Amino acid sequence: MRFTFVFPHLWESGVRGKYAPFRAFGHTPSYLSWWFGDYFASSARGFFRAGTVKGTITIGGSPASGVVVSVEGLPNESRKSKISNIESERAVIDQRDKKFIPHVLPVRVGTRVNFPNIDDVWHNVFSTSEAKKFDLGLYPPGNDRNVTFDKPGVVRILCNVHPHMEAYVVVKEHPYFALSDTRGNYRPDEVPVGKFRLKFWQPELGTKVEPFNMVRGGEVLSVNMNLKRMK
Ligand SMILES: [Cu+2]
Repeated sequence: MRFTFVFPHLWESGVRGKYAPFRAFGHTPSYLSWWFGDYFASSARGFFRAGTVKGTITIGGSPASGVVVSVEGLPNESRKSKISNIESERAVIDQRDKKFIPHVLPVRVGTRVNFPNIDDVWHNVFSTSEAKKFDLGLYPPGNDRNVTFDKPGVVRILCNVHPHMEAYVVVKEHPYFALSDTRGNYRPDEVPVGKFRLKFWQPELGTKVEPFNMVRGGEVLSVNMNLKRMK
């Protein structure tokens, strides 16, 4: 999955309202995110030699969606070498049917996450996690509030009205991460050449780490992963 970008000016002018039909599917139009994703990937290509890591994640043979896959062990310079041209990255977690959707959201440090209440009941959003402690208070249907995630780490999001509501914002210092889709497929943006680790994380499945070696630029590595449920 590509990170979802929205033009700030469109956002301010109410892109969420205007494009409500798209949002019924839970995402900004996918052609937009593909377009921008590829645009930034190609503009970054000149700065370092990079390849692709992709694969499929399963649990006991079934596709595992919502798994965060990130590249760990990157040197500082390659983290900095790819800086998005966009001023701020934005992402959304909906409150819908008394759930936070998506359940797991990976973002880069500095991302502002919007929490729209599109239910017909009031909700609250708070976290006591070390990487971001906050409480947005109670707010009614049709309203939304934001949080900017400024430190790396896993932030568990809860609602004090509905104890079963739970989401995880996974904040990364670099852009080399992806979320597996409904078919269990993942594909982060281009990965620098070198020996690094792929980290697979999901709240109910825990963490699994797999080393990989990107030998040359343009290489495509396939890393499939079968995860086991934690008891
Ligand atoms: Cu709630």
